Amino acid sequence: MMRLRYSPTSPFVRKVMVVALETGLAESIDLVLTNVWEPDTDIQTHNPLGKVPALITEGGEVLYDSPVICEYLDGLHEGVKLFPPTGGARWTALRRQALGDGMMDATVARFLEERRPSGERSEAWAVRQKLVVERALDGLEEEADELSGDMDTMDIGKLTIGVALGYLDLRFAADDWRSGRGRLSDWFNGVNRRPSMTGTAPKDPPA
Ligand SMILES: N[C@@H](CCC(=O)N[C@@H](CS)C(=O)NCC(=O)O)C(=O)O
Repeated sequence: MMRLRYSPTSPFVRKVMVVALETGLAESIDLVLTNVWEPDTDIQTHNPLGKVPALITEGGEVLYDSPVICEYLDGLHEGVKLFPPTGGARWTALRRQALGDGMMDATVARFLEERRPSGERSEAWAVRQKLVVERALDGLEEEADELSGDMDTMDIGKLTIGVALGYLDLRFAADDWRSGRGRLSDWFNGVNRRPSMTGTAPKDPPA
């Protein structure tokens, strides 16, 4: 068995679990619940960066971060690859993965910032993160026809974008990212119905 250091609300962990389900590997992974914010967490014994996800392979090697773990899992199955091996499709998928990961980084940063005690909170920093996500969403709306054109082919880029949009719904539903972005929201509805997405849907966490 592989082991995954995970937290229930991390979008990066969800991304790994989506890939595990898409590739038929979910049952080969034991989940190890990890709270990276606890003072006595031992996450650093597996990841010096102090973050989840981290994967311990069957051979005992430790892998992070989520792009590396996802590509590793994609090498373990015989089906259609989520990381296109070569050519333009590969670079588009990797760019979209980077975009989705960046949206999640910015959304996590904003969420944490807005939860700081008022004297420590930087409004400007939170606004900066929000703008990052809005620019990314506007770019994705432009790209939505290309995303939708090929609904049967899933890849790491599309899955990461789907998880990033799901995370916005979890943390900042009131911002209503769908407003004025009908094509992106239609595309998301399709992706969000995949068993890998419904099977990993985040539950509203305790505060
Ligand atoms: N680039 C990393 C990001 C992972 C990440 O930011 N994880 C968060 C949870 S959502 C975390 O563990 N944060 C702890 C910290 O920043 O100290 C990946 O793709 O796996």
